[in-house]
Amino acid sequence: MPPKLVSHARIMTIERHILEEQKIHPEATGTLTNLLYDLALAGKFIASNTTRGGLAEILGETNEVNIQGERVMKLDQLADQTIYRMNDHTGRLAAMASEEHEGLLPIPERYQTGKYVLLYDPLDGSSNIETNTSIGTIFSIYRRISDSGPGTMEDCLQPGRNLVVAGYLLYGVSTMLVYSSGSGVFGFTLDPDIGEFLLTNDNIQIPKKPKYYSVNHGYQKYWGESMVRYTQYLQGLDGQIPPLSLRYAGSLVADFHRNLLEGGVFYYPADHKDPQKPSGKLRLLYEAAPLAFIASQAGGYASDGHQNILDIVPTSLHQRTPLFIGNRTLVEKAEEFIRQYGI
Ligand code: AHM
Ligand code: MG
Repeated sequence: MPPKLVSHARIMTIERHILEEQKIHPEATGTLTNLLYDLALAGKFIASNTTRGGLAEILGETNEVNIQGERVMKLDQLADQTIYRMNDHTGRLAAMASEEHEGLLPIPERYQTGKYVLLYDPLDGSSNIETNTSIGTIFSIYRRISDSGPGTMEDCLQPGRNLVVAGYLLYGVSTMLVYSSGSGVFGFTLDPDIGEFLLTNDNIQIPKKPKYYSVNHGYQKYWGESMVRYTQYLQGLDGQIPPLSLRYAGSLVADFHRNLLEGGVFYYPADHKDPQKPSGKLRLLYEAAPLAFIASQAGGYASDGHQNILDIVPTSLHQRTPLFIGNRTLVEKAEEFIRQYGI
């Protein structure tokens, strides 16, 4: 049987979508549009390498240790460099910052600087690379605060509330790009045959009825009472709600994406596992804030257990934060347990 033909009117490439979004903002100069398009291109390049995996001899660890004290995988480096190189010369950015580097990534002096800053986690969930499980890229775009010249730390240390665009690429069964520029959340799937991202998830809203909870249960030993009780609540053990199913990939983008489409909550709480990391593992700027922006655009909510993630003003690039993200009711319930029982 020949495949059913899809009407051309329904085929929305990411390029067309970004251009149409731009028309909503008559003041737009196209800079942001092009920036997003470059990120989609970087995503295609990274996807083509992640899917080749071991064949291209790019799996495995390098001998380097990154700023987080973790071993750097070759694919991390490739993704990191791809994003930097695709954006360093365009005149659109004042500076960049990557989860893989300690400080700001300046724009080389020979190129012009622009009005935005780009923060990114080039390959999130990299412990999954070796086992062929989903990984992702997370990106954030802010308008610069400084007037001109090289971007400054102040330009990067902005609360999530100031985000202009946030998005992620998910390298899973298929490659997806999901983004929001403040007027909804849109998901595109890469058609590998034609090399284009096509709109597959229009105006994503988190389903009201949650299905899943996602947490690293193995760390329960390090949790305080609030998290033990909150988890029992999600399991329906205290009789308040029917039990939710547990899903945890250990790859934030994949876990977040599943809960965005199916409803649920992901949490990585503060714990006693490592005295050096009392706020848990995840980074405010590279992971929590951009996903919080997307969650809120999809009708959800993200909290550090006390306050909206989007309200936190960062003090350093690699600051960590507890994260509760997903359906508002479930995230607010976590805040309630923390208020009652402490962290
Ligand atoms: P990474 O940026 O070094 O890959 O770490 C972040 C990842 C997230 O994708 C995921 O949610 C978390 O680490 C899983 O951590 P754990 O293995 O402690 O559950
Ligand atoms: Mg990460």
